[in-house]
This record gives sequence, structure tokens and C-alpha cells, in this order.
Amino acid sequence: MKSLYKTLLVVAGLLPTSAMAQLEVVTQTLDNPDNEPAPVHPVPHARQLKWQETEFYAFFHYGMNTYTGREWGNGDEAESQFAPTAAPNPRQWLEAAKAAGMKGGIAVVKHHDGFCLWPTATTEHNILKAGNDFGKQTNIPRDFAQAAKDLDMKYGFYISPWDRNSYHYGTDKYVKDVFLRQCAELAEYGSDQFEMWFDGANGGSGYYGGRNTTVNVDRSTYYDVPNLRDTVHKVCPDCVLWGVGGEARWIGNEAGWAGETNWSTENRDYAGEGNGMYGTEGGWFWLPGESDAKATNQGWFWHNGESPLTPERLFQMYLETVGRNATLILNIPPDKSGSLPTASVNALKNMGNLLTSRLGTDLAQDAHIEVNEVRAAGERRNYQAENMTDGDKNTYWATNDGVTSATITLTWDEPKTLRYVELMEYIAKGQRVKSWKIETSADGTNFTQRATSIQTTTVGYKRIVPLNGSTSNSYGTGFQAKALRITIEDSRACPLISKLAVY
Ligand code: FUL
Repeated sequence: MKSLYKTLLVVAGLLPTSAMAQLEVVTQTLDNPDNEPAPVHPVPHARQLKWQETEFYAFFHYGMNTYTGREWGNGDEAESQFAPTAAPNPRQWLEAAKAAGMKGGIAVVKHHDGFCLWPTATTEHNILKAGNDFGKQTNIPRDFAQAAKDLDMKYGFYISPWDRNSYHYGTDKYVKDVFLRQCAELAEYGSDQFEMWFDGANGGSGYYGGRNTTVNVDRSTYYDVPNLRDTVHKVCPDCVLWGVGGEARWIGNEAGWAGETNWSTENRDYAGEGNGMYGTEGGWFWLPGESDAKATNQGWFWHNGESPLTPERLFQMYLETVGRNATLILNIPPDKSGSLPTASVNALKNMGNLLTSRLGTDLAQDAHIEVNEVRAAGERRNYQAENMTDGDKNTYWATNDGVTSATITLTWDEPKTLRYVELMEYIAKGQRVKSWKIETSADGTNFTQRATSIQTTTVGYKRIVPLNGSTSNSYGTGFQAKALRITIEDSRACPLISKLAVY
């Protein structure tokens, strides 16, 4: 296109030949007036991008198991065993999540035991036959969605594909008449759901409506996933189908960490889990990681005598998941009253305080920012360094095509105490950065590399690196610095950085 442009100008007699050499460096073309960098494929779907921006959200395991003390119900529990001691209060759950700095939550509305926390038409194994009025009036999808809207938070539901109560589990009838219908019913509880969560467990043996047998299914084909996706997306266009649904991947552990190197691209189909922590560089489809972890010391469901993890441990999880290009879905179980215990509410509040006090004041905002390379500006957009500190997620600094290493330097007039560096790539055009490093300078001239014990490889949507190299004891005393230098050492194509923050 560039040569066509040149030819047109010359033919039209608009340019003397002496201007030709100058024209060579102008990268703006008729079909790319903004000189936008070409995408590095694969790139995320718009709904995956929105999902990624949710970053940190809550998981609420509540249901029949809350009353039986089990983690995996058998499916033969009498409905009357579901008997909350008060009206379940999803608003209280989400308020506590919000205080922790979370942007949303996912409520379990059917676990493997098959008991449904809404008045479904697909099975009688639901709250309508609960043991008391609080139970019979429970409708978690309705109340959770309403609370989320009121609190301006995102919401979604966990519905177990594996159903140890259903007589039909393992047959086509189960998929068509029970599971897909349940998902369709849930979709009707709000078209703005951000994620539907499908656990991959399929332990085999169970009650199965009295068949008391073992059923094994191939979960990569059994659940009719293409149909499931279509059905849900028709009603909820922004709803990412997690796990079995194939739009985001399990991070591969339940301990709250992602790999320091973590690509959002993968090669395997949605049934695979082996590479969850790391993803695959150059993988052929976009499958970002989500880390599910517990904020308490016992199960996913509430158990007598449980206590929350320390705020420092929760902060470590945040650094090792959200800070490593994954999302974090952190579980806090409501108890038999249908509310979160006070200790959990307090732990979440303390976690939120840590996030604000440690990652709430961006020192890059007061710095002078300089880069050693800037992409040529287009008609309507530029790629200047300031785009990394302007608070706009849609602007970014970029280098010219073919330039895959560059430096960014922040300087302050007075020394600052630095502890964390945060980088974000503009992933709408693909994940790129492969290697980078951080240095600080006390005098503004001599630089020392920091966080050398951490692999500063990928960035992705978001990367947060503690400068002392420790995620478990990251705060420390910090480093006095008049300057900070980030060197992008290697990238799959010109790097596009939408944010640089320093705390
Ligand atoms: C697992 C399930 O089997 C657990 O019970 C829990 O729901 C967890 C989040 O996913 O695979």
C-alpha cells in the first residue's frame, strides 16, 4: 500500500522526486492512516477482554453441602436437609467482596450433588422442597444478580455439569433436557453475566436417581459445548464460558498461583489442563488463565471451625495470579445462616486495605517518563510514552515495526520509595512481550537490577513484580530511587504497553 500511495502522489505530480527519500520514512498509508501496529494472532474476543478486566472476583460455595458438611454430596440428600437458619443474603456476600477490592463474584447454584438453588423446571431436586421457609424462598440466581447490579459488580454462576442426582446423567437426555436447560434458565437471570463456571470434575460413581452406579463421560464431547455456547451467548453476549465451555482455562492448581511466565494462548482443546500455569507461546487460540483458590483453611464449602487465611497470604495470591496475567477467583463460603461469617468479612476487608495501601498510589504519575523509541504517529493517534501513564486503557506506547527491544525510564526530582512495578500490555492486539527487566537508580545515573529472583518474561494483560523479589514478604523497606528503568528485551513483535505504574 505504501508504494501505491507513493506512486499515486508522484503520478498526480504532487511530489518532486527529491521528496521521495523523505517519503520512505512515513509509515502512514491509505489503508492504515493511524499507523496501527498489526495484531499478533491469536487475539482475544471482545468478551474475553471484558472478562479479563474483571481481574479479581469472589467465589461463593453454598448449597446442600453447607448443611451436610460434605465437599462432594452424593446426590441422594433429602431436599429437606437444605434448611438455612436465616434468609440467605447474597448482598452481604458481595459487599464483603467489594471491600476486598473485588469487581464481581460467582455463586455456586448447583454443585455435583445436583441440588438447585433456584426453582428450576428441570428437576424436583431444588429449593422448592427445602426443609424450611427460608430454604423454600431461596433463589440465589435472582438475589445474587440483583445484589450485583445494586453494587455495580459483575456476576455469574457456577453450575456443575456433573450431576450425581440425575437419573439421566450419562445419556443425551441429561444434556438436552437437564443440563442445557438449566444453563438456559440461568442465562435468563441477567443478560449481563460475565462468566458461567463449569467445573471439570466427573468422579464416576454416585446415586444417579437410584441407579447407584458409575458413569464415565468424555467431557470434551458429552456436554454439547458448541450448542451450550450458542445458547448462552444468545442471551448473555459477554458471558465467558469457563472450563468445559472453552473460553478461559483452569490455571492448573487450586493454590492461588500462575506461572511467572504465563501466556494467554494455548494449543490444546478445552479438555486439557496440563499446561494451565504457563500457557503456550504462539498457541493457536486465546485461552486466558483463571486461578481458583480458597480464602479459608478448609474446604470450598463452609465447615465448622474454619478460619480465613491471613491478609498477607491473600495478598501473595493476588500478586501471583492477577500480577501474573491470570484472574483470581477467591472462595469465601457462606455458613448455615446463608451469610459470610464475621471472620471472613474482616479478612476480606483487611485484604482490601492491603491492596489500597500497597498498590493504591501510583508514583509514575509524578515522574518524568522517557523512552528511547516511539512509533511514528498516525493521523488520529500517537504512541507516545505518556500513553502508559494517562489512565486510559485504550492508549498505548509502541515502537516501530521490527523493533522488539526498548527502554522506558521514569525519573523523579526527589527520591521515592519503590516496591512494586506494574505493566500492562494492550492485549487486544495479542500478547507480545517475552523478556524484560527492571532497574532502579538512587542517584539517577547508576542503575542496579531488581527482582532478579523473579522471571520477568511475559507481561500479558497485567504483571506486578515486587522489587525485592519476594511475593510472600513483598512489602519490606523498599528501594530509594530517583529513577527506574524498564528494558523490554524481547517481544514477539513491537511491544504495546498500555500502563506502567510504580508503587
Ligand atoms: C472442583 C470441584 O470438584 C470442587 O468441589 C469445587 O467446586 C472446585 C471449585 O472445583 O473441581
